Amino acid sequence: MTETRTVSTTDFAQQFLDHLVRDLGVSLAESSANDRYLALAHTVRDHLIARWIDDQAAQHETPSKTVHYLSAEYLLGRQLDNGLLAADLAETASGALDSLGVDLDELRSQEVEPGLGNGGLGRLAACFVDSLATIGVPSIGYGIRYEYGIFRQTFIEGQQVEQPDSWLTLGSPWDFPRPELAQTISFGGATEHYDDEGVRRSRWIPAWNVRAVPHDFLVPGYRNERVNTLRLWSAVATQAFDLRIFNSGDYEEAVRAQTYAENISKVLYPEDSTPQGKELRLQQQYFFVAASVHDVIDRLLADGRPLSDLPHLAIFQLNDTHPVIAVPELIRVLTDEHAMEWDAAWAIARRCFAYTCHTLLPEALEVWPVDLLGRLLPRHLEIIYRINEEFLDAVREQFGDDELRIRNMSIIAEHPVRSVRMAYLATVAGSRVNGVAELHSQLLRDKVLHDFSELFPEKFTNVTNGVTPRRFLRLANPGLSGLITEAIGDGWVADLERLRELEPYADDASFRERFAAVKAANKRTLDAVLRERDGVHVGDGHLIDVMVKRLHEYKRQMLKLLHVVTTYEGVISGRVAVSDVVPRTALFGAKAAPGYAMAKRIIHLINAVGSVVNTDPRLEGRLKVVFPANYNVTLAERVIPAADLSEQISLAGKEASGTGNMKFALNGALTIGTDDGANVEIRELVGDDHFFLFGMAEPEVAALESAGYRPGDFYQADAGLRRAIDLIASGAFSGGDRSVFEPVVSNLLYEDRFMVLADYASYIAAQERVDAAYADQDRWNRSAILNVARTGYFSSDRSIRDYLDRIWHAEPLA
Ligand code: 26V
Repeated sequence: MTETRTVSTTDFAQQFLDHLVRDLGVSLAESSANDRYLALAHTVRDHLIARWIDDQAAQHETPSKTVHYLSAEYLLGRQLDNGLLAADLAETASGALDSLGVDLDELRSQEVEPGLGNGGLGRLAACFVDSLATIGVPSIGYGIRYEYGIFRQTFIEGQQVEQPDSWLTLGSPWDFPRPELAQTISFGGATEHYDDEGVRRSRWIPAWNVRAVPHDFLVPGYRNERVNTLRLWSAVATQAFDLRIFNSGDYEEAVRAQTYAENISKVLYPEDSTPQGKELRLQQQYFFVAASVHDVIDRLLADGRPLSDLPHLAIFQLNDTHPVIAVPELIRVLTDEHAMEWDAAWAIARRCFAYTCHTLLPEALEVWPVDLLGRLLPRHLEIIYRINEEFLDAVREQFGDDELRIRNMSIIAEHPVRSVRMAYLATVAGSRVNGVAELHSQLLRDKVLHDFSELFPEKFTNVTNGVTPRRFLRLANPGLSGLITEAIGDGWVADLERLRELEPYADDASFRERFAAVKAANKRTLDAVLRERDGVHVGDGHLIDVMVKRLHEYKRQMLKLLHVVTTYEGVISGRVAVSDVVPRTALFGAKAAPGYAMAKRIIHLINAVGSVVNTDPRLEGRLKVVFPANYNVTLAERVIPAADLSEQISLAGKEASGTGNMKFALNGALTIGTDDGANVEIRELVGDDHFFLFGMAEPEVAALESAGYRPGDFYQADAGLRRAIDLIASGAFSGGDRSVFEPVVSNLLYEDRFMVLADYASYIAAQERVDAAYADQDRWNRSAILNVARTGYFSSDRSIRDYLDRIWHAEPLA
């Protein structure tokens, strides 16, 4: 590896000025903040490019197994600070800009974060590419360069309104378009079967196509001189397509066709739980995986390697089912385009793919109607049918003619409409199937994919999620990072288990004091950010109680809100003295899928409760609800370091893992949580004394479900719960109008799919334990420090090492 590169402050300042003049065409005096941001980004980028070129050359020289991470989403967050940290340029840049009288913070705030993901799944992909680069694994992340990422959320009268996220309009300094590496991607048409000297072969005669142009984003490893690639594809209309129509004289039709093709990478679908079966979404999926598979095969062939080498040189990790159409695509390329026999092609495919499942909710499992799939990708449908036939033969061989089992396991579902079950296809084709936390993987084996785990027990494994310590501790929490580094050195940034060395400091009173001072400073910073951003503020000296994640009923934001309403009702009814209320700010951040009506009503209700509670003088400012709009990665980086309490309160058995839970623990928040997802592992590591557990465990949930859950019984039995729900129903938060939140109340009383009412009493009791614990600040801080010291396991570096050992069987480049 090349030696570490260095640059002086003066040289850096000069490089910055050069970029300002050459790229933006302005002098420093005349530049806008955005000009200066772009010039700085280009300067930082230059330093990464040299590393990138060396790294690509090294990877080419020593061909080894390369990891291809296929993900429809990457929720990257801002790039500037990450680049500065990785290349160790933060001090140089800040010194250089100081010398020019330029404010670095102002430039930082210019960057519009690339929000090319919905939530946990997309953010995990972003953490994983960071860790792959930091560990030095030869790898490429493949995805889509959406022109519009996740919508910008605003509130109008407390209700969510979505606005387009035009993140590209002020320039995109981090991306390198590579038009020379474009691929042509086809759709529609029909298949033909023909005789090729005695061998029956198939070919696809598509109806239309589109160009996939790659844009490369640099993924710098942390101070290791490595830079990997994130290759995101953008759709561009093909010339041939336009010309044909132009020549026919129909100008308008030609423009329409162009728009149609370019729509493919226009916008990220903002649904993250209920697949809508939209044709454009299938187009997006096929578009990016076909381009990626071709990209890999082109490189292999250009290096003069035979296609049979593929399993030694490439593994494709399927991030949920969104990229699964890559399986029939690879088989199609091998058989139809390279004349490989079916058995050989299938044997290669089976070794090249592995599948990560990220959900347990049956409605989130993707299925594609055969009609639609056959219309868009006729040859792929034939291949899927053949995979299914052979698979069902194997099932019969193992289990006999058990018709029910065969129907249950078929990749093709017959009801309600004939459809392809993408999770089953991924499970049959993948060499490995993993869940994202111990409990989740267990439930996949025992429930969701039970029949498959009986047939292929060796395929099933677990890789517990992780988060990158660079972004979520080192960058987001400079105060705590400094404190940790002072105590144990800075080795923890790339080796997070070393946080264990902090344990003894939990018993050091002066360390606890400094820890408390950092937390207090982080709260002040958050307060300043929220004042400026949203015109709201968190209570002075309050316990900061945070629930930030997508709005979904299974995550149970309603449960948190019922606790707020219970506290409020206690005071206004006179049953609780306001002086007995432990001062708290309940901070929510959540986007609802635009079509998810109940989620939107819950957002409205949170805001409505906030405006009543925050202005009622009887509360004396001891209870606040703060709900900044448009929670995103940038805001997360401010909120998480300031939190005292992390709300991880999903119904047990529903949250696959959670990753926010890990970020909070690492930043010294205590968790109030159910036995769900990775909470289970967090609690095991930090210890019961430093975690507020409540609620039913998964087997109890299952038992209550099969006994017949009746939420009304819980309402009747608990006076506190009754008062809270009655207060909402009375119109107290809707100006006396009972109708506004009636659907929320009805849903809780009559349906309550996620058993909010059943866990209410236990949750309130746990919150009382929180209040009591918080009263002893010294003890609380000790617990918080132990949370930091004991959660180093949740580094995404560890997750990636687990993938390398258990799934990819690949190694870092020396
Ligand atoms: C699902 C779907 C369904 C089809 C429509 C579009 C769409 C888009 C995204 C998704 C993914 C939902 C699954 C998801 O985000 N799972 C989350 O994954 C996190 C990382 O593993 C995990 O921590 C969360 O518990 C899990 O909810």
